[in-house]
Amino acid sequence: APEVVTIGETLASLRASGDLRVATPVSLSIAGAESNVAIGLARLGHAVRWAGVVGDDAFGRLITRTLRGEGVQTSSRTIASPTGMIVFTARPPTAITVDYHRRASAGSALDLADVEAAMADPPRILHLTGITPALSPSALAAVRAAIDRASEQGVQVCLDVNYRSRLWSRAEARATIAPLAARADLIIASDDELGLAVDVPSTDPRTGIDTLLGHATAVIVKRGSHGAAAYTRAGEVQVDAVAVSAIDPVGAGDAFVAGFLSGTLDGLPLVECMQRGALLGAFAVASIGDWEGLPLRTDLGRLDEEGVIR
Ligand code: ADP
Ligand code: KDG
Repeated sequence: APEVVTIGETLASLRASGDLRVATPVSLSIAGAESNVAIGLARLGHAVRWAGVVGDDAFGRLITRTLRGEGVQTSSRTIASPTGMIVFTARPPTAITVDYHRRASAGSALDLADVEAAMADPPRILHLTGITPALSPSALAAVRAAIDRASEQGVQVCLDVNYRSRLWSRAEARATIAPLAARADLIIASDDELGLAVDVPSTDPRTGIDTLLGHATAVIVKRGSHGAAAYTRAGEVQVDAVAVSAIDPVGAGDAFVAGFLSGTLDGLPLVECMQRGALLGAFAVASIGDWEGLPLRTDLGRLDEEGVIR
């Protein structure tokens, strides 16, 4: 059985080096918060399964082949709808704009049957994000069913809020995500997403954290180059970011989650889970692409300040 199962939409990603309106070199890869986490875990040697739906097209095959090539077990269904796309356009030095082409995509057809297949062998951890429930009514139902299944099976649920303003408003996101977060064991958010994980947002972030700790074992707040903090009933653990020259911020949060979950699976103390999360975040920002620069286990101690693996 896999140690971690994650369910979501993986997209073909196009990274433009300049202005697309006048044509510019573009590089093709795959992206998706859940599959980024899966690749990060697989590179560290963990058994991980990604479940999702892909189109019967070249991009769908690229997704399946890439994930399998990275050692991720796939439980993918192929349908006639097109595989969705995400387009990243660089706005130097590090600002990046994102466009989606994912309405009615194959990935958004995720449904209950995909969850049953994904959870057939119960993992230790189920990882979900607040992106999937925004994709379609059936994808939302799938996320809810996955949490139901996990609680029947005694599987820990990790939820990364991952608010995407291109998909829905903050009010819509809160109405859907807060009830999901209320059933998660581990909640991960950036500073500005914490208010989406609780029904009644408060100006004091501590109130939201305390509410979540009523049921969750930990709440993790990611703070970009300021590092991250973990809150538990026993107290708080802060870690600094790992100093590195950052060239592409996309994927840092997913890398952090992969590192954190890897530490958890290895039975490390909380502070070391956080340090592994921060280290993977540094690998992610030091390289172009969502997941391409993520380390193998033997690379973990080898990142220098220029972002090179020595
Ligand atoms: P997200 O991508 O979800 O917005 P963050 O930007 O907070 O997430 O990044 C997640 C983690 O990655 C941070 O907590 C930090 O440890 C690491 N990280 C992010 N940006 C940098 C950076 N510029 N330098 C080093 N580490 C970084
Ligand atoms: O977390 C990085 C993601 O933004 C990217 O991989 C695409 O999952 C994605 C999304 O829906 O934004």
